Amino acid sequence: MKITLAICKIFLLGLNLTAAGPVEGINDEPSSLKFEYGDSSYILYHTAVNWYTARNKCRQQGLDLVSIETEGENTAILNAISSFKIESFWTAGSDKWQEDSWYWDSTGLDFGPTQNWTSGQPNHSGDCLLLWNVIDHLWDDADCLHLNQFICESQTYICSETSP
Ligand SMILES: *[C@@H]1O[C@H](CO)[C@@H](O)[C@H](O)[C@H]1NC(C)=O
Ligand SMILES: *[C@@H]1O[C@H](CO)[C@@H](O)[C@H](O)[C@H]1NC(C)=O
Ligand SMILES: [Ca+2]
Ligand SMILES: [Ca+2]
Repeated sequence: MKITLAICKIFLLGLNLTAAGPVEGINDEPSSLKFEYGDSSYILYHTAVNWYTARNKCRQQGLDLVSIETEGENTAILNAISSFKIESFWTAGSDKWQEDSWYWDSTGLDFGPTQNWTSGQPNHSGDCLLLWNVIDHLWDDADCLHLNQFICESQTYICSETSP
């Protein structure tokens, strides 16, 4: 337990240090954008990849794909990315294990009451959750192998759960 906590603290410290850096790419097209909301840090990546590659790229940095649990988090994310060229982005949402059983792959938790599907969705067009930034900012199920930009999130509450 103590070791886990120590690792968590180092992990969080690392995140805080990177998040404190200058925001990239106000004037040019950035490869990534960092922002924060509540206890989470986020990184938006402009490279379009499939959902699995996106998840790997997040995990390589100790992060995971973004989960949107509250309306406040939804608003914070959309505000943060509003001035950047991003058409659509992958989130951690998926129903790949059981059709119509949507959950956040990053936390393992089922979707809560805060869901924001666009009208007519999900329509079984895929097992991964996408947000269309250019259309209505609402949720859509899409083919996990399609190429989209993506947002990673630090899952800091996992650390607080192991705290004494
Ligand atoms: C749903 O999406 C709309 C449009 O982006 C937004 O205004 C609203 O706050 C969202 N609701 C939730 C519960 O996230
Ligand atoms: C299902 O949704 C996708 C968007 O995810 C859309 O492109 C497609 O046309 C829809 N299919 C049907 C049959 O409505
Ligand atoms: Ca989240
Ligand atoms: Ca769909």
